[in-house]
Amino acid sequence: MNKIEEKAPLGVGVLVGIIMGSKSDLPVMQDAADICKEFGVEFEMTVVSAHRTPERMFTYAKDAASKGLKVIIAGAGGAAHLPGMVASITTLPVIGVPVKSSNSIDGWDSILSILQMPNGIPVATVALNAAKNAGLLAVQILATADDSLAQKMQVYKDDLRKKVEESAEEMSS
Ligand code: RP5
Repeated sequence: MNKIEEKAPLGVGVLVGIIMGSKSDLPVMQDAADICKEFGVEFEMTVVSAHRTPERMFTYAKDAASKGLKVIIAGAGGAAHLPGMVASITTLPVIGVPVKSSNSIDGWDSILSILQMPNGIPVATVALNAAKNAGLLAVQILATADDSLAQKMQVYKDDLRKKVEESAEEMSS
């Protein structure tokens, strides 16, 4: 396996903001942070609740672009309004992670709260608990303006392809 250890030569500080509605979302959202680490992308991670700390949410979203963030990954469960509300305030792309919280309706509450945005305010919604894919999507967005990061993403995808090919060979032998 090709381990991606080099730091991306972006050198301009924190580019990805990872936020979540509650500390209880951290076990899921940690996967997004791990992908950022793997690709050498600087990130910050904190709790911002749309319902319990609305002013904090507003300030975070309002200041995100001016402090240098390029992408926001927002995870929440239940009545998961955080990604959509943040998207309504900032011009940055927002990737939403529906988190299956303990009292959820099989996660559908989180999924639909994040997915069903009105025209004009998109949230790039990944699958339930799929913070890893949110991290990868954030890296891909950044890679459109960074050749070195794009090369690392190619290595990552080549590695996925090789694993499938190896599985296919094992099965046929
Ligand atoms: C949402 O409610 C959070 O994003 C979390 O997924 C869910 C439960 O939060 P806690 O009651 O565990 O703080 O706002």
